[in-house]
Amino acid sequence: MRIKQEKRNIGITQQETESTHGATHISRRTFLRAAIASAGMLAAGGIPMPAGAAKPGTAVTRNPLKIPPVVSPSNYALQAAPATVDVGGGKLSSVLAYNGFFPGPTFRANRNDSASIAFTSGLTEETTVHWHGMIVPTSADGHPRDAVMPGGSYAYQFPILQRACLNWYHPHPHMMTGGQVALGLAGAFIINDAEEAALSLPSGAYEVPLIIRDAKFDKSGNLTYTAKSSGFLGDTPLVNGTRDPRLDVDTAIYRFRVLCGSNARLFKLALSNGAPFTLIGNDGGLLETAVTIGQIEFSPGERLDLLVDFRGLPVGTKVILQDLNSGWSLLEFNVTRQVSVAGAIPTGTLSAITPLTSPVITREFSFDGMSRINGKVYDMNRIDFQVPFGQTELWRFKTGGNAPHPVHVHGASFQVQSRSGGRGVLFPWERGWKDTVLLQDGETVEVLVRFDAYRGLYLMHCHKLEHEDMGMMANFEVV
Ligand SMILES: [Cu+2]
Repeated sequence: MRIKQEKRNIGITQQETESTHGATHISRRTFLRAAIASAGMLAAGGIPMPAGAAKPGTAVTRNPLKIPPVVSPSNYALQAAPATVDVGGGKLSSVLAYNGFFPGPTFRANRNDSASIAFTSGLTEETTVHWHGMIVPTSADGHPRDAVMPGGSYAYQFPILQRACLNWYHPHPHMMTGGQVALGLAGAFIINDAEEAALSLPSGAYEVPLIIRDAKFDKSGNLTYTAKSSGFLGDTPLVNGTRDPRLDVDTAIYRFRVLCGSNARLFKLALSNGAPFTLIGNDGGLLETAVTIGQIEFSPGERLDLLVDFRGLPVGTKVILQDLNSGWSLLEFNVTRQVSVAGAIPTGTLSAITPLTSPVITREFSFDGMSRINGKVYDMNRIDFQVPFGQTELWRFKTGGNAPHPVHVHGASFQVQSRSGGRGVLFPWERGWKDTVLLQDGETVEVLVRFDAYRGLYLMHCHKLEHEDMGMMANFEVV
């Protein structure tokens, strides 16, 4: 009854609410969030844009790929607030942004640096900042109980102790993450270390972050969001907040630091010229060795470290980064300059990864419906289980349906051991250290994990943000 009433009150369409099968409820706040998204902050004028996305072979005017500014996390002031940004070609959109940037500034730091980020909120609802993939004390993890109220502030302070990798930051407020992320709040956080530096990987203009997501624009060209229990799907791809993006490239090897920043959409990445990617890393940093691979499945929260070789391609060549699931052209690489740059695709050992072994106990987590883990909807004040500090454990993720569920763990990285049912295999991008792993219907995925950095309260949840907002999340305490 409540859902019907709210649907009427805030004008959510039939199409957007009828897919609630399997969910015990849809939270009131999720729907209120939808009301705010469509009315509260989208006030500034924009230019109408046609919906839909460019298909391969379609002539479109391509916009230069935006590259967010790079900043140090040492004594940095970060604000979340509504902003008006150019999403390409002078088209202005109302979004939510960190320091006016969509995506937010890219933090870059070295291992053993420390982060000290003074956050203030210019939003009209509570928020937090979660440092996805960063292993930080509970007080800096952006847990929903540490909500930052409108106009409020929070000091996020943590040492950067983990290995080189690409992480990211985004809001994690109670039941309102989906809207805030969809409307623009996300940014990259890159850690460098000596092991990585010794590889002389492509750097400077040859190292490019790519935050890939889908989005929905209203008739005025502003970002819009409507909660949908099966997951928000936009109709327009964005890379680094750019519509129909183009990157002019040299005849060189590029390193792309790729983040799946969608709320719910899964991508299958490939290059239009049939060339493979060289996969060198993922969520938790470098793999032991590089893998040559033609297609990569990519789900919300996951990261990829990819080398793409444009050497030998004639100037004028266009190569499209495609999503084979939707048929979208995500990004056009336009070879514009002949250069001869030293460097090679690495063939030897990239990194030393010590395998986790000999789990002391096994825990099983069933991702049920769209809002429950082991039958329970998230309660911010309930500790669902305790994990002894420094103990290697086997965690078994399975699902009772309504997948995909990209399972994300805070407070530690894990090593994926096996997948049975469903796709039935592990993929090259699931080697090494991960913090997010995709669970499809019928699948059981086992990981080994050890929490050996901090004691305290952490989260495990589905990273389909609408499932997270509806309660597919658990609190655990490292003790
Ligand atoms: Cu889910």
